[in-house]
Amino acid sequence: MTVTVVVGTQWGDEGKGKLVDLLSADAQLCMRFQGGGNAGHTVVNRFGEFKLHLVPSGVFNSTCSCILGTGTVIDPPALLEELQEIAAQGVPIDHVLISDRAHVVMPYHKLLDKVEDEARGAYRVGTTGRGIGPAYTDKVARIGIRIGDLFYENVLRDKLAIILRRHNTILTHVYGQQPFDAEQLISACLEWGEQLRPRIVDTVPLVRTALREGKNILLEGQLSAMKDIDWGSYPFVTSSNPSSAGAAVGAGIPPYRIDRVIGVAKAYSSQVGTGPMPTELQGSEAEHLRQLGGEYGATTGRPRRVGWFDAVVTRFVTGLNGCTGLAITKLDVLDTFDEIPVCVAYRYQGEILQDLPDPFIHEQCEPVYEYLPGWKQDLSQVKSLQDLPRNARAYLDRLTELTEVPLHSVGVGPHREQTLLA
Ligand code: 2SA
Ligand code: GDP
Ligand code: MG
Repeated sequence: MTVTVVVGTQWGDEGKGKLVDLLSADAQLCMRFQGGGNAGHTVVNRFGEFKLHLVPSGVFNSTCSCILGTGTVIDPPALLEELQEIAAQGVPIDHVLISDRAHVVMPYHKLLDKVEDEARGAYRVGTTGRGIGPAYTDKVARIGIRIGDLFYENVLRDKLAIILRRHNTILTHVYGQQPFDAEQLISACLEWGEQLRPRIVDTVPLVRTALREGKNILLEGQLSAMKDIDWGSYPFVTSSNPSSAGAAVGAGIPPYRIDRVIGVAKAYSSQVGTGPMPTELQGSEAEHLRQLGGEYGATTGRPRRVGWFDAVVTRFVTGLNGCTGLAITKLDVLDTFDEIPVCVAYRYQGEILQDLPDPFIHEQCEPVYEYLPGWKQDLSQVKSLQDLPRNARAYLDRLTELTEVPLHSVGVGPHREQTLLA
C-alpha cells in the first residue's frame, strides 16, 4: 500500500494531471485536497483529451474512487457540466464522489472575485475569476455554505441571511453591482443538492477503510507551492495550501501515513497571474517558448508567462514538500535549443542568493545562469530513459542535482504513454 501526494514544484501547470492519470492505474482512491474550478489539469489518454477543473484526474480508471475532498471549494453547476462533458466522451463517472464538508462556490463569490481583483491595483493577483478567494474567505470567516448544507432549506436561509447582509452591502455600495436574492439562491442550492445527492459522502469512513485495507491512495494537488497561501509569493497566490502538508488536512489523511511526495517540475518555467519570476522571458523569445510548449491557460485560455528552469524556486518547493521524487515534464519542448539556460542562483544588489527571498526582493532578483548543451533531437518517440541522448540525460541529472531530489519520471509528450519511468 502507498499513499502518494502529487504536487507542483513551480507556479502550476507542470503536468500534474497527466501524472495523476498515469498513477491512478494502480490506485483505488484519488482525492483532490484543495482548490476548485481554477485548476486546469490536462489529460491525454485513450478516451481523448480532457481539461479537468474539478474532477480528479484519476477519473479515467473506473476502479479508482475519485473524491473532491473536504479542502476543496466546489461550484456545483460547473461540476455538473464538467461531469456531463466527460461522460459524453465515454468515460464512466459513477465513481466521482464529493465530501459533504467541502465548501460551495456561490454565484456571489465569482462576482466578488472579479470586482475585488480588478480593484487591487498593484496588488492584482490575476485570478481565474472562478470565485476561489471569496469562497475560502467565507470558509475562514465561518459563514460559508458547505456541500452538506445543500439539502436543508432552513440552514440555507439562516446562513444566507448572514452572508448576504455582508456581501450585498459590499457589492452594491462599494462596487455598484446588483444585490443577490436569497430565495433564488436557496432554490438553486436545493436543486444542486438534488442533482449531486448520490455523490455526496462523508469521506471519513471511506478513507479509514482504504487505509485499513492497504489501498493505494493518490492525493492530487493543483497549482503549486509558489501559489500556496502560506509559502508562495504572497499576496500573488491562491487561497489554499497546494503543498503536501495541505494534502493531509484537505484529504483527511494522517500525515504519517503519507509515503511518497512526487514533485512535478516542467523542464522550463511558466506562470499565470502576477508575481515574481526572475527567469521570465520577454518578446519573441517568450513567444517562441510559449508556442513550443503550448503555454495557454487550461481554464482561462490566457497566454502563460514563460521562462527558464529556476532551481532556486524548485529547490525551495521540493524541500518544503519533502519530495521523494521529481517528475520532470515537457523535456521534449526543449528539443530544438542549442543551449539551455538554467537558473542556479540569484543576483540581488551585488550579492549572490542561493535561497528563495521574500517576494518583494524576489521581484528584483536577476538570475545567475548556467548554460547546458541542447540535444537537438526529437524526444517524443523515446521509450526509455536509457534511450535518451547524452545531453538530455545530462540536463535531467543537473536538475535533480540542483533540486536535491531523485528522478521519478520524464515527460516527452502530452500523451499518458509519453512518460519514461525511472
Ligand atoms: P485563483 O483563481 O484565486 O486561484 O488565482 C490565484 C493565483 O493562482 C493562479 N492560478 C493558477 N496557476 C496555474 N494554473 C492554474 N490553472 C489554469 C491552468 C489557469 C488558467 O491550468 O492553466 O487557465 O488561467 C491556476 N489557477 C489559478 C492565478 O493565476 C493567480 O496567480
Ligand atoms: P497541470 O495543471 O499541472 O495538470 O498542467 P496543465 O494541464 O495545465 O498544463 C500542462 C500542459 O502540458 C498540458 O497541455 C499537457 O497536455 C502538456 N504536457 C504534460 N506533460 C507533457 C510532456 O511531457 N510533454 C509535452 N509536450 N506536453 C506535456
Ligand atoms: Mg493547469
